[in-house]
Amino acid sequence: MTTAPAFIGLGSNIEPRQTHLDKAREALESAPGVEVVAMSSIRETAPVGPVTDQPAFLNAAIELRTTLSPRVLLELLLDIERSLGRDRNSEQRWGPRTLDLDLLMYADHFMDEPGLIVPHPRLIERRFVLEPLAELVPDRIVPGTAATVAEHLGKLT
Ligand code: PH2
Ligand code: MG
Ligand code: MG
Repeated sequence: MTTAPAFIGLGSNIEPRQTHLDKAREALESAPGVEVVAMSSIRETAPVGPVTDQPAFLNAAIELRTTLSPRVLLELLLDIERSLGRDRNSEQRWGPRTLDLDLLMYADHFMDEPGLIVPHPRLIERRFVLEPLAELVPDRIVPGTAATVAEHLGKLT
């Protein structure tokens, strides 16, 4: 079975934030077809985006190897979010969440399908994503761009 490298962004800004990240990691470790290779450090970050009046986030990134397709991996991430209490039907867009798991990159894939854009469309704009990712794979080219993770991070002001 061939495995693909995949990179997941983790975020939480509803307590217990650390527990939400720990449980997300455990859920990925126990999922069939998924091997957790490494996790970045966890950092506290100020909210970015249209809703700034919300609690600070804990953010991190995880490197996987997986036999799951991008679509099936995405479904797994959504399942884990739900299992940790996230209800996308009742939450505010960009607002507080118990757990956000974003598929940041999947091998060298560059794809845009309903509900599944890879790499993540805001990956290269966000320090809270690029910094933990740069701990794991600074020299990896971001698919669809001509620059590495570390180079994109260096371009942010
Ligand atoms: N996630 C958002 C919106 N804003 N800000 C930070 N610092 N970290 C996040 O994970 C984050 C955010 C929506 O997914
Ligand atoms: Mg997100
Ligand atoms: Mg998300």
